[in-house]
Amino acid sequence: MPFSLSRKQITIAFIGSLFVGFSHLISAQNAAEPIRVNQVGFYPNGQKIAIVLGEKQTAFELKDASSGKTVLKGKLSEPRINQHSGKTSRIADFSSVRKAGKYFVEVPALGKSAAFEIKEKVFKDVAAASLKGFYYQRVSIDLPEKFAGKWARPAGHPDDKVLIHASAASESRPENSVISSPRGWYDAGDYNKYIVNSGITMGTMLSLYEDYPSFCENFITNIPESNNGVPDVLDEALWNLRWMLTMQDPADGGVYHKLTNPRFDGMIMPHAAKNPRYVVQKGTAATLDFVAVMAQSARIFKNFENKFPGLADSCVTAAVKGWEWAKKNPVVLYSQDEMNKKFDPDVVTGAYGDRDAKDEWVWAGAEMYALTKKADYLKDINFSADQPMPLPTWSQVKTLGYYTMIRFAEELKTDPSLTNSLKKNIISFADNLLIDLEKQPYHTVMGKTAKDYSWGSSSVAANQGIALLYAFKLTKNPKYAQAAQGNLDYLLGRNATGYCFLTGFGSKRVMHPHHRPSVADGIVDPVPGLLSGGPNPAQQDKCTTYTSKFADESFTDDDCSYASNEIAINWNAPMVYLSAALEALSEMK
Ligand code: 9MR
Ligand code: 9MR
Repeated sequence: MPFSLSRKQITIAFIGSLFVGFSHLISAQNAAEPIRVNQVGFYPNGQKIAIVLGEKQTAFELKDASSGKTVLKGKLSEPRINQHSGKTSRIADFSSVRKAGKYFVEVPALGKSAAFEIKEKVFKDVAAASLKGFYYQRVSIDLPEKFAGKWARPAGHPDDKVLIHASAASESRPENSVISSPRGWYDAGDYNKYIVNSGITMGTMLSLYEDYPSFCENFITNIPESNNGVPDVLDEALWNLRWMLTMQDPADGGVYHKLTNPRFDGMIMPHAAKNPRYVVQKGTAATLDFVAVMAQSARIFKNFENKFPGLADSCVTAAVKGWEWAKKNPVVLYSQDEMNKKFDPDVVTGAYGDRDAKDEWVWAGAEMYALTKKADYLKDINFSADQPMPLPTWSQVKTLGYYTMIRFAEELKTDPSLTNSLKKNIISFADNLLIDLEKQPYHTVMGKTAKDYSWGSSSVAANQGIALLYAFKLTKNPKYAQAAQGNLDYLLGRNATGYCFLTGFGSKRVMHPHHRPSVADGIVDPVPGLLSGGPNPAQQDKCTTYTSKFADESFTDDDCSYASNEIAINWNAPMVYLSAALEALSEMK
């Protein structure tokens, strides 16, 4: 596809060469920024660390940002060598400073860090903005200024006339027949809706509610439903849940893999994108992810029966029907290439083609068991707790099943040997993350190996943080919570790129995410509260603006970069969880 200038790029170009020249100057300076720090801030009682790059300097100062006065003089740690780039860094630890205020770290020969705060509730805004990010992704609804501010926009994609793709045709729904499948969230920088990716996203958001219910009562994001007596995180999830319900074929209980255009839209606003949309082939991964989400939703929404009469029941019915379909179709895998060989039109949008449904069985089985208390649902489910626990991703959801089993172990009177093996597995996963933390160049568990820097690496950092918080809940050992906090520090700027990866935050911020509304809306600031994918050395987008190939630096804040700078709901959800859970835990102290 030829590269074309977006409205925003044209606007910026029109502001003139001075601005363009200036912005390049800034990024050149930033690239050399030698002191890296979480650009938002720290809890008074929390660990507080900055990273100083370079070999020579051995001392640092913490200064009050308004008076410029030195608050602390400290020694840097011994040098650490970065396993990805070979660069040298040292740690500046100023955890002893607890007084609320605004500060920066200075190494006189090198310069100053970004300014940051020390205060209670320091991640409140980060957590609320990340949840609000989902509101901006809503499909089929106007976003008025009252809730969306300068990012107000008309509704996109009514999705009330969606075609049945040839791959999804059935007796009652032949090819090209029409269904209504409105609402949901746009998956990412693109405008399609994918059940598999909705699965882990919803599971993560709903788990935040189940793990920290009282925090969620006051977790407010100014959405249209904010005053309806239901926590915003549930109202937001409901927007997607109602869409998901429409993706099940009522005739047999199977769930369509996705709702999509045949090809990706151009870089245009949602309401300007009018290409026909299809639901495609039913599959086992989509159906089981759907079952898990419906079961978890039923459990949660039955406590809101007066607000949403019948909703929990509908979820139960949908979950049971989906489970039955999956029983009859245990391994119908989605292969887009195979589908395109057989059916037209070809569909070339995101595949989310999971090649193994075993982990979806574990997650769905666990959620059905927790909903119904029927151990039957665990028959034939292999938790394989003797194997190393995998970090959750869209294609690997087994661990979400672990989290649920543990959350309800007492209530369900689950066989303690199973519960204990799952607990042990989570703790040993966390222990493995912590090995050699003291040698890491950014003092984070994120990035120990290059594998962490996969497409959407920011979600790796966030999901590691969540796993560490489960280990903390199980053991009460603060070392796990501290490492989880370290990964949030990573996401907010203490990393090898120097960027704060959440749009709208930080002094070195992501300004050009691969996000169609942010590119097309003519507003300089990107839509806020969206987590950039983060470093990915594979550089599949072939953008020419990358400045490094090192795994931890392979990032470019350029809207061409879908491989390092897209945003996605399954990355935002663990960001919401991690930042909100840390806030919840800090309030409990
Ligand atoms: O915009 C698309 C993005 O959402 C996807 O993650 C990415 C990979 O599937 O593809 C992007 O679309 C690009 C397409 O793959 C190739 N031509 C350019 C498209 C827009 O940059
Ligand atoms: O997150 C997905 C990543 O794991 C895959 O490697 C990549 C290529 O298939 O696709 C990513 O998901 C994209 C999806 O296919 C389409 N919407 C945008 C998603 C984020 O880039």
